[in-house]
Amino acid sequence: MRAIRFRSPLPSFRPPLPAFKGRLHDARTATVVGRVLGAAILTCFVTGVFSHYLQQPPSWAVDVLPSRPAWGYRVTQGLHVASGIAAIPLLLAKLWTVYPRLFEWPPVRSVLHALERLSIAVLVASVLLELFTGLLDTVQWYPWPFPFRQVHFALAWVAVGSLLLHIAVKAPVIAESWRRARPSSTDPLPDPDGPDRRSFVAAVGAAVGAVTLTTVGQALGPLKDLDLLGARQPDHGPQHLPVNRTAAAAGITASSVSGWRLHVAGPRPYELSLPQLRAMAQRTATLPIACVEGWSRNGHWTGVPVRDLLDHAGASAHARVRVVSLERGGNFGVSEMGASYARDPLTLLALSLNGEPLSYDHGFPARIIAPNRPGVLQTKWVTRLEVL
Ligand SMILES: Nc1nc2c(c(=O)[nH]1)N[C@H]1C(S)=C(S)[C@@H](COP(=O)(O)O)O[C@H]1N2
Ligand SMILES: [Mo]
Repeated sequence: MRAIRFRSPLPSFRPPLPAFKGRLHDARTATVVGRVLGAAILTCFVTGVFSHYLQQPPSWAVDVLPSRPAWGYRVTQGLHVASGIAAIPLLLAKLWTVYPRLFEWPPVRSVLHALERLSIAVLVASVLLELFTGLLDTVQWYPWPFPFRQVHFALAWVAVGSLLLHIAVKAPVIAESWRRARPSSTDPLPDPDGPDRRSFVAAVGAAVGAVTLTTVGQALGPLKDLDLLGARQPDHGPQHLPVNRTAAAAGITASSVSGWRLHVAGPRPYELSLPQLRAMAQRTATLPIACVEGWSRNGHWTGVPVRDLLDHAGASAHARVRVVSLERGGNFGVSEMGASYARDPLTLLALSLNGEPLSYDHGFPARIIAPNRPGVLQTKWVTRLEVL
């Protein structure tokens, strides 16, 4: 196909645009940074899609979502937030490397070139918006009129689609900059990475290291003392566990739980008081709360396996369950779980945490804790289980 060329009416005219020389703005620097940025974005994308489907599975998948490994969501969501944070300095470095392209003259050389520039505009805008909304979500700040999760999810496909297109379009340039970069013994080219490029790459690496080390401790226990910039300190909170929504914020008070009973609706419905629940066979499990916002922390939970409560109500082995909280009005007052979670022996209606009865903030009198489950579905202040 012959490209259609635009011809400037003034062929010799070039406005006084800045000119850029030097290899920090060349294709190889763009490729060096782009490779790591691409890996961060793809990691963020895959873990994010996983998180989305664990929270909102298509109906055919509800009963086959894996409830193991118990730490699975903790790892994937920790990676999601860590790779997203690392992508921020990488993206800034990449944009700085390529911004001279904004002053290209003529701005558009052909239809194909126009389309390519348009796709890059979409790529830059969607990745910027994606990282911005994600970062603000980690601090629970939503200064926009749209629902965060749906928009963040939809935009992720736009970002990754335009990234793959960008890589495909640039494949020859990428390959070329690596071919020239690898001097062979028979072809002793000068070292393409002078001290300028090496310092630049080292500085970007240091920035990525700094933002990662000061935030990853929110999910990675051994680094928790370095967690200076993370939204949560994993050992701050009642019973050595952070609280995402306090009882006060959820409108739960001592009077709303007085006379509390657990209602189990099913083929053989029944009710239990707290002492009756405590008298049932208890199980202790070490499971993390892994918040979608990136922090996570293990707790030792004790309570009654949900499957025992369901069996008692005459539920079938394939039954799904709806969990209803005393909390009214919030987004997290109701959750559902498929059979794989409901039958997992580690899925508990927990009554205590780290050896003490649950505090109000952690969901007193009873909450759900299940393995490999996003924190938002670990419903607190449970009052009702409905066999579906
Ligand atoms: N009823 C109810 N349950 C809830 C929430 C809520 O707002 N309301 N927040 C959820 C979220 S987002 C998380 S991360 C976990 C946090 O549990 P924790 O506060 O005990 O650490 O509880 C979940 N359970
Ligand atoms: Mo959460």
